[in-house]
Amino acid sequence: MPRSSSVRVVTALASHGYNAEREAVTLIAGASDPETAIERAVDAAPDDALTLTADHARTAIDATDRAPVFDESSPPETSTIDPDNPSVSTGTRDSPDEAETPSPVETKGSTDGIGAETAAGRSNDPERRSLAVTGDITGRSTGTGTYEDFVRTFRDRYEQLSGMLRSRVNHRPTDAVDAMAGGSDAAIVGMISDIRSTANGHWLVELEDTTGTFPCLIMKDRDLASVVDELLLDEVVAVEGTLAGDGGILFVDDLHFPDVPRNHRPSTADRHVRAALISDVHVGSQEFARDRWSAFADWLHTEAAAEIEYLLIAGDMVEGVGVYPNQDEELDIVDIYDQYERFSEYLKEVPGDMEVLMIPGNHDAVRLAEPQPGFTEELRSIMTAHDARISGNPSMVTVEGVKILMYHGVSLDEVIAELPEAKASYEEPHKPMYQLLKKRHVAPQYGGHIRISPEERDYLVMDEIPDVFHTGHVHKLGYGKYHDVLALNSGCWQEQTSFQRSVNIDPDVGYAPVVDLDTLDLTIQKF
Ligand code: D5M
Ligand code: FE
Ligand code: ZN
Repeated sequence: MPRSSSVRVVTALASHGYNAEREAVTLIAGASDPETAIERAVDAAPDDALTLTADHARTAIDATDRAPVFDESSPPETSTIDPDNPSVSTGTRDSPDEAETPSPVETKGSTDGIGAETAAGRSNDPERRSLAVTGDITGRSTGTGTYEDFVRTFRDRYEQLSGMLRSRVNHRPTDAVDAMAGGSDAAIVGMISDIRSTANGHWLVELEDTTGTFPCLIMKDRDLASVVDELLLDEVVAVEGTLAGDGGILFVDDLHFPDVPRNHRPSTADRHVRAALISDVHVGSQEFARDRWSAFADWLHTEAAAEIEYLLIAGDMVEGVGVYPNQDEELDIVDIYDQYERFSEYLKEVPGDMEVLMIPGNHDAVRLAEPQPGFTEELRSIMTAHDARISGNPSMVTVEGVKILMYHGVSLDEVIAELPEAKASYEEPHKPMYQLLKKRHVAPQYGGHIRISPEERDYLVMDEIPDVFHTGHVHKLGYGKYHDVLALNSGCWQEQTSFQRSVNIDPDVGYAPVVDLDTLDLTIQKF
């Protein structure tokens, strides 16, 4: 389906106040009269619905026509969590040609220093510390949800990502490829607007650029066919191949992702200093692991933790309200502001001479659409402890020369659902992170779990290569290196919820990953 028609449907629905499921958009865009289908779908959806579902779309289309539905490329895989697997995901070496997998030392938090006030002698010299944030949307959001805004975001995404690929292939715009003679060699850099299998089991990948779209065929019996598993809609790739005899289709020989260059070498700090990278505290939930949290905070006061001068928190400070159905049944604190008050109290347990930085997650009281701005003034006035730095989701945070990309991680659910288990699973949450690095975008596929706010720039593109990529959200601990970038998903401070029990998610609770900023070595501390 051409991008233009799906964007138009999304925009029209947004103007009626609806977010839409991808399938709903596909159905409506494929209807014989999309304009009427949009009006009917809006009528079919209840006024208080936030998301227009495929069912609403079907009801609308049934009323007009029965438009054919495009083949879905591959049905979303539901990842099942194997309860027999160890709960702590281990790092694996996924780029065998380089990159040492870090070998974290897992230790048990000692309770020796409880209450000791910075016995540790943490460096209190602020001159030695440095923490700077770039790529933060806070205060700069301009998106109003119009068609033009969406087009601009996608165009900027294409500009940024195609720029990373242009030097690698001798590409032509799709309209020029259209005019080329059959049998010629050709290359295209485009955004994936459709993936479907043909009657013969080959893969038809439609690429779109600013001049149009072009169908590209990946043959099922080629080695390259396995790459189709990794493709997501809306990501930007480059292909090279040969045009068919009639010039109407490109037979693909090679496919490139924007990727992290293999010669990428991370930057490190000039002195031995460490940072604790955590996420998903979920204060306000009955399952908030207060004892583990307090043990962690106490440990930070001990000599053993003296070199940890930074605490970075990648979203979900509190449990929030109304995030998931029936969530209220498991709330310990029902008022959102009271939750932040309590979170602030827990944060005060952390040594006051640590530098703290926080970004929001999907449970926090900021807009859900990504990029999410940092906490509002009202929430900042509650969370005053430590004079914490607040920035948006995602943010690139440079700590003593080390670039840490912090992103809460809602897209991980999407990548895990779309890709085969070997490439992305809840048990190994660093693997879907590798995919995001490869695609150089924190939330490649529009629709599904992710809400995206259209902005002048696509802030979700990884324009700079991080030295460390830090996410949370899936409540599993996992780490590994991808082309020398340390990918870390940091577990949580919330015991298993009844929803997680029902779907067999066994969260990794009370782990504090600590990165040595001078070496990027990782140590995992268990509480
Ligand atoms: O979500 C933690 C993880 O659990 C994340 O992978 C989503 C999933 N999750 C948790 N609760 C639900 C419900 N009710 N529906 C769907 N998926 C869910 P977090 O948002 O960080 O709590
Ligand atoms: Fe969470
Ligand atoms: Zn979350």
